[in-house]
Amino acid sequence: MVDIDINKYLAEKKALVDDALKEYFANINPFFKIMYYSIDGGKRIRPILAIMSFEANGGEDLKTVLPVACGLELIHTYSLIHDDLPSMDNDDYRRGRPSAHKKFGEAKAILSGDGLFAYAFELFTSGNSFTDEKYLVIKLVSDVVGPKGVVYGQTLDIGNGEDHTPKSLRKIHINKTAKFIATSIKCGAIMARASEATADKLYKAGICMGMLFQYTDDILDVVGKKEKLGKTPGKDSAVGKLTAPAIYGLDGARFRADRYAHLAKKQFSKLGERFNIFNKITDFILNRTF
Ligand code: GRG
Repeated sequence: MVDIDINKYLAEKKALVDDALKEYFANINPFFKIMYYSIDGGKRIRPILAIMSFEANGGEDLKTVLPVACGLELIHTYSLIHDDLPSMDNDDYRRGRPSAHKKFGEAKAILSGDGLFAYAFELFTSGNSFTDEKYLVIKLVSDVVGPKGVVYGQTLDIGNGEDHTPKSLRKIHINKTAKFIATSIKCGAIMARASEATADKLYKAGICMGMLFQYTDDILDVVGKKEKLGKTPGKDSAVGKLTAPAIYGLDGARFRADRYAHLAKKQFSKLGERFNIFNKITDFILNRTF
């Protein structure tokens, strides 16, 4: 089996996603330029995970999975725009530039989020026919990003009286971040017509990867550099915010991040050699600096 260079793989897939996104946002009307401002510059982890899963599950024609992968990035970007709003985290800086509300004002930032959300579903349903795979993707994504998942996680994160306990932290991390990461992986499996059993196992492993992702996000918020992160460090660790370092200390958070990486890799490994690449991206996430 060929040993894949994960950095090269990530760069190639990121370029693919970036090109597709450019195309989806080309010249439809002037508002697409405003939405594209926020789309530009992300790491593209979620769409890359969808593509990775599509390929690992035997999917061949990337044109099948690209609109779904990009739709996930649109929803993710929407969540970042709204997360940065003055009424939420009030962050002036995102993806290395002024956040959407700083650049265009609050109303257009809110509308950018609204527009990206709707446009994502247009991408999920793109093509000439409605297939079982598209149905399953829409069912899963709408379930996970709404009030049973990301939106719920965010309501807890903004501090509606959650107590500072490991249990509350876990609830926030699972809902705000892990479910979306796991969903991205499962969407790729669905588009490749993987068996339900495999898709479900990937989702479960993806939850551990998602927990790891949020742990490293929390850690980088304490130790990361603004230029590398492209956002303002310290926002998530502001007084009263429930984060992994706040609960466990930096070393405790690092220890647990490592454990989530181990748990994720254990589950991916059980799925067989063709899923090895997921172990590599898990290590990449564990060691990331941005
Ligand atoms: C409907 C999805 C949706 C959201 C509305 C505002 C909100 C409710 C949720 C915010 C959730 C949130 C910001 C979670 C944090 C997830 C996270 C770790 C973001 C950083 O992701 P990266 O590092 O960022 O992949 P880039 O910029 O590289 O894409």
